[in-house]
Amino acid sequence: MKAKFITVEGTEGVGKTTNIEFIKTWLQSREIEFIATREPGGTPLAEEVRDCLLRNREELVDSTAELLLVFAARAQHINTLIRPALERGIWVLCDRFTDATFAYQGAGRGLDKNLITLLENEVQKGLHPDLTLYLDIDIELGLERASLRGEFDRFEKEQVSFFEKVREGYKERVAQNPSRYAVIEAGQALQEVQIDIKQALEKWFPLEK
Ligand code: T5A
Repeated sequence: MKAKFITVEGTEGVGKTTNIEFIKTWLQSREIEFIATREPGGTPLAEEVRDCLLRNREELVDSTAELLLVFAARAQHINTLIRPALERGIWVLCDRFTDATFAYQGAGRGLDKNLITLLENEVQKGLHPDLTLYLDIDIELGLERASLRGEFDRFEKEQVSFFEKVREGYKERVAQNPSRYAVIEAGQALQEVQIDIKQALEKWFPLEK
């Protein structure tokens, strides 16, 4: 089977990190060679950009600057890690990707979606996930879960109304291209969430006979 590109998306505290561990175990059980990575980040340079983006600071961050930093990190990540892995037959499992940009910078910050699409086309050159697991959760429940992990970063300090827009942005993406997404009800108990994730993985990537 050709190497696949799987992304995991959702608003704050939805359980991406927790469920990525579960997906890794599923990939291992299938003896699939893979790398697990994240955005923003995934390479030393892109991780430095992540730190710039997430760090709390006095200075107001301009939304266009934020968008360009996200895509600068993505260009480095795609060209030095993701594409070379896929070309070598290695699957890529990524915590967030461009859906997050449409949701956070597009729907959340209100930036022009045509500008995001322009950058997407230029940076990705046709690369898109084969499957995106979109974990959906009530915003307040997600923030409550995220708060258990400690101090909030620059994004997590946004208002609930910002995350409501981000959630709507994700739903809009799913509605535009439903065949790429598995929508997972992430407010359920972890065991139920993982049953749904396993079903989605088996549906998208059935065992070859
Ligand atoms: N960003 C990113 C942009 O603005 N634009 C972009 O293009 C990109 C790529 C990145 C930030 O960057 C922004 C968006 C983000 O704000 P991040 O670290 O990827 O940050 O995102 P976070 O949402 O902050 O990730 P978190 O680590 O906070 O949340 P997770 O990984 O979704 O949640 P997780 O697994 O740590 O779970 C949180 C807690 O809930 C528990 C876990 O045990 C944990 O304690 N939990 C559950 N509890 C009960 N029931 C369940 N079903 C549970 N699942 C998890």
